Amino acid sequence: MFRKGFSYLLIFILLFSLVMINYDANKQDQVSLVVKSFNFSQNNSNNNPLYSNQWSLYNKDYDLIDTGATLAWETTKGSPKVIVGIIDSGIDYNHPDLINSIWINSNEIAGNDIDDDQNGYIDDMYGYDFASMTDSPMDDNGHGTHVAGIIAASDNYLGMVGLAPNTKIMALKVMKKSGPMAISDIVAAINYGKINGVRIFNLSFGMSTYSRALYDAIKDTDALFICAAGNGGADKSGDNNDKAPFYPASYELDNIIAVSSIDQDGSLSSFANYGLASVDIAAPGDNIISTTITNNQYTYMDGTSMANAYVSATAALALSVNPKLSVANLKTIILLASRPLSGLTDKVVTSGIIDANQTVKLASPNYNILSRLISVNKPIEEDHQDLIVQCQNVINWFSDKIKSIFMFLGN
Ligand SMILES: [Ca+2]
Ligand SMILES: [Ca+2]
Ligand SMILES: [Ca+2]
Ligand SMILES: [Ca+2]
Repeated sequence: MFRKGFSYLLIFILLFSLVMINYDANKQDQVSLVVKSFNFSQNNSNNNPLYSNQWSLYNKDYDLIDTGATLAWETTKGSPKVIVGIIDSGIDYNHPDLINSIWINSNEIAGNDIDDDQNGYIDDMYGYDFASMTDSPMDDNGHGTHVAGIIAASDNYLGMVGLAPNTKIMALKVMKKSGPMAISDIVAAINYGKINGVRIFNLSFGMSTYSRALYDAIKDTDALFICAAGNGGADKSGDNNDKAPFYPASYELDNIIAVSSIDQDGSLSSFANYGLASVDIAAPGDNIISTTITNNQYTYMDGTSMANAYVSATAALALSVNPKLSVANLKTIILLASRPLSGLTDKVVTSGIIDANQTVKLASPNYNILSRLISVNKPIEEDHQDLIVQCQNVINWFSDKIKSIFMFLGN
């Protein structure tokens, strides 16, 4: 009777230990999901007629060489409360695929020649033209409108769709139709966005000269600056930014993400600047279709400017699921979520491309493992090791218990 009772106890402990081991194995799986990207089947139905031309959103040839948009959209397509400040050549704010995404200054009254909201700018409804000091940041170059569409072209029955179509975009015009930009205009644009709630700035431009004023403006702004790594200089062949810095992407600041470009096959774009120490991540930047200033149409462009816009859109998706994310955590999540690609090994810090779906998952306030990782602020591999050790400890504890019971029964 005594022995029979112990046999039951032994069976119970064995079953319990199996459950516990299994539980810890699940915990381990959960962590490994953070490290590895998901590879679920993607829902490829879409109403925007040009969607099939947008390999950056869904790459039908290479499953994992895109932004993971279709999976991210199962969680969010962005929020109108999140504003991306596009510092560029302006935006065609009348384009039918952009008009619903344009940020509007609700505290200003249009056309009355009065600075109603007393922000220093008269009749600034859609942002401002800092280059010409006028209230209309209308794009006369095309670059800014192309970037704008990549981020937030509407999800409708028209043209294409942006990666974060429900996000608002603010037109901060610092480029004229042609010619150089003034640092003072860029700084003014940053300050304008800052007081109007921008927490993500898209800077799809750069220069080889270092500007202390621009460095300070970025450093002193609690926002994430997504900065293009550059397009290879005069010969259009990608350069190493570790050796020849390209600013603002190359400023060593915690609130900058520097972005390189990949093509449809997952190779670093021929024009794309790179840098194992100075460029963080890559995104689709070749053969990218987006909105143009001509006749409400669409056109293809190549460049780290385009890749950059996909990272800005991803940041916007992350903030829309978790508006309380700090800038530091937002950056950490985006880089942590990147999907490693062999073509990017030794080319960028993460060796990876942007993964909007994984970014959104990690950004979610319900994603406890990540919040723990971020709160202790240590590399993911280390935490993974911790859990393996914990799991091992539990197994050891139970095997010790079982051994001692056998010893007891043997006596
Ligand atoms: Ca005003
Ligand atoms: Ca006014
Ligand atoms: Ca559309
Ligand atoms: Ca070059």
